[in-house]
Amino acid sequence: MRIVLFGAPGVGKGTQAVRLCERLGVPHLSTGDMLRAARREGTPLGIEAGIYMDQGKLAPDALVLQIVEDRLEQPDCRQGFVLDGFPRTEPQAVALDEWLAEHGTPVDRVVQIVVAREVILERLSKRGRTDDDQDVIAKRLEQYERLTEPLIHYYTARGVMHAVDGLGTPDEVFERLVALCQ
Ligand code: B4P
Repeated sequence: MRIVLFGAPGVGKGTQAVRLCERLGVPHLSTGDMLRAARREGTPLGIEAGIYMDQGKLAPDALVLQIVEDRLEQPDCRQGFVLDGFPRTEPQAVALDEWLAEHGTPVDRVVQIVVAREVILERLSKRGRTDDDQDVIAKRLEQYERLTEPLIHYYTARGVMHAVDGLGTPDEVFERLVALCQ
């Protein structure tokens, strides 16, 4: 099963992706985690991405595509995966489709986790990551609405778009998600 988890910053994508991967026995591909790991390792790619992340901006498409395609090539992705936080722009979605079409493995489901803006702000203010500062959160939400949300139309047109309510306990949200990803 090849699943894309989609949604605004702080809706619970990372939280749910970990659980879904355990349930389905597939790897968790979080571009946020990959970029933070590259940054900790001090690679040129990680250092460049960090400049954008600290400002609440999306990292450049070419940079993100490079790490995602390297990861998708790994043998553990052959039986499926959960993509968390990718794609976030139309060029990323198009590149993903092209890569998957070449390998004969299209996306099975794109699931948007939906949570009201006030709840997102409350969750992120509690988390305390370096990019969870109020001004940076506002920028991340602006980037999501402008660059990422239009992908709902892209995936709806391909017949793979679904949505779940992200309000409730992580267990409740997980049950809704699993019902869509059998
Ligand atoms: P991400 O790491 O993807 O960060 P995020 O959008 O905030 O989502 P995350 O998964 O961490 O949060 P979650 O909702 O699980 O991206 C960080 C940055 O990396 C981006 O801003 C960008 O700069 C860069 N980046 C990443 N991918 C990119 C791409 N493809 N292209 C370009 N740039 C890219 O959780 C939030 C909080 O809510 C947590 O504290 C959690 O405990 C809590 N929570 C979760 N579920 C809950 C529930 N049901 N109830 C209460 N709290 C809950």
